[in-house]
Amino acid sequence: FVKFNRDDPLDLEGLLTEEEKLIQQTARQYSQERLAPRILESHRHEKFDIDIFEEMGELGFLGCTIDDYDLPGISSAAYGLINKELEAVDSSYRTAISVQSSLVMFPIYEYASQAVKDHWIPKLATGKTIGAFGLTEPNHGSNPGGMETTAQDKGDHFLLNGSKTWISNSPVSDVFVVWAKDDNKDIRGYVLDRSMKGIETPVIEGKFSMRASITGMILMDDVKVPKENILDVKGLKGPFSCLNNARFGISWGVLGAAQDCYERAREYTLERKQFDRPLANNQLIQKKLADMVTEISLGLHAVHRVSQLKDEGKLSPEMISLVKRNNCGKALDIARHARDMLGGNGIVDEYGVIRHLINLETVNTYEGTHDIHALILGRAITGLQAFF
Ligand code: TGC
Ligand code: FAD
Repeated sequence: FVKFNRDDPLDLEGLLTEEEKLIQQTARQYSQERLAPRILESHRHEKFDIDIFEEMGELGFLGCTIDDYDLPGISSAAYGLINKELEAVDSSYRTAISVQSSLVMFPIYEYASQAVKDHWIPKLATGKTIGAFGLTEPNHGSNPGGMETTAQDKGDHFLLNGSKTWISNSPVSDVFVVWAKDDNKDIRGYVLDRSMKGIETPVIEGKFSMRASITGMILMDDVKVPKENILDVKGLKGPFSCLNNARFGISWGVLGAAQDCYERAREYTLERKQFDRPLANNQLIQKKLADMVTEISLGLHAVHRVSQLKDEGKLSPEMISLVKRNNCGKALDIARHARDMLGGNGIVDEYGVIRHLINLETVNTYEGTHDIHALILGRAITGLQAFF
């Protein structure tokens, strides 16, 4: 037998390539040395640190699965590991890479005209240019198919009107991938940029979750968009193809947050004494730690398998729903237990756990809520659609 490794019980590392291990190491070093020291202040004072985009750009993280424009074209597992290391510090930092890479660079690379791609992809890769993805509207969150934003064909341009809300990065973005209904009621994607007249991006204030990430609206009032800025995809499969990638990254990322909660709970309960012995000496505490390690390991192996299938072109969207839903739910449970195990200190931001917990409430909601993913799976299992 080999010695049990409590930090990697089912030997995920043994499944990684040398390149994936190196990428994980780079992401861990950056996260722990550069991001971790900033997060307390950023979270406490709702300070969005725009510099992180350029830093991530320098490290080659942005759009890193694209194998073009001098981007590295790394494996899905390697992209997942970057997400995990970033989210071990804070979900806000993983949100930054998710939106830029999966929701902005991916649709532009996949569906935009050559000229639009050539203009935006290299800039977005450096992080000097920031992007946002506008799907959700005030009246249409879980059901984006009901969207009210319109794109009228005016001959030599489109005219966009409508409002998007809960849009990560919108107040600081230079470019926006926005989904709207055309004159035939078909959902199409459009690339807008900050310089176009009629765009406003107010900040959503008062968030108790994801405080180191900036979130806002995209308000469009007769925005003139050149014809060449339309994306070459029709229907909801356009935005959903982007969501597949972001949901996939989230499935890895949340396990980073869970792992950090577990490690903090383990350390704390080994040190803290009550009734003259370490908390960790109690059966109830050990059961909670055993549950955490079990769920993190199972979640990691599940998403690693999904990564392989993704790279082999054998993926179904329901596989992503399964890991997005389960890993978010388990990470949230782990954060709640860890919070409890730290007692009163568990509610103090310096101990980290409460911050992960409140962030994970968002992650469990955005990119399809826990229950919406249950309904996607339920439809695949029964053949019956329960949304409406
Ligand atoms: P439905 O009838 O299921 O599908 C319509 C068309 O889309 C196709 N499709 C997909 N294509 C690719 N990937 C997928 N995952 C797909 N799912 C569906 C489908 O084949 C069909 O194509 P066609 O050619 O037949 O027209 O559509 P529905 O309206 O019934 O869908 C219902 C539901 C609940 C599944 C869907 O609307 C849903 O997923 N709702 C959740 C909304 C959501 O996730 N929003 C996310 C907004 S972005 C965000 O939160 C960013 S957070 C920041 C970060 O990521 O870090
Ligand atoms: P609703 O759809 O109103 O759902 C409320 C509740 O009802 C949920 O529990 C849901 O599960 C439940 N529910 C809904 N329909 C059903 C049903 N048929 N049966 C049973 N239960 C149901 N969106 C973007 O487009 N771009 C972004 O960058 C982005 N970033 C975000 C950042 C943050 C911090 C947050 C909080 C959200 C972000 N979102 C973004 C929006 C996010 O995707 C939506 O919040 C999410 O899809 C849920 O929509 P909603 O908030 O309108 O909730």
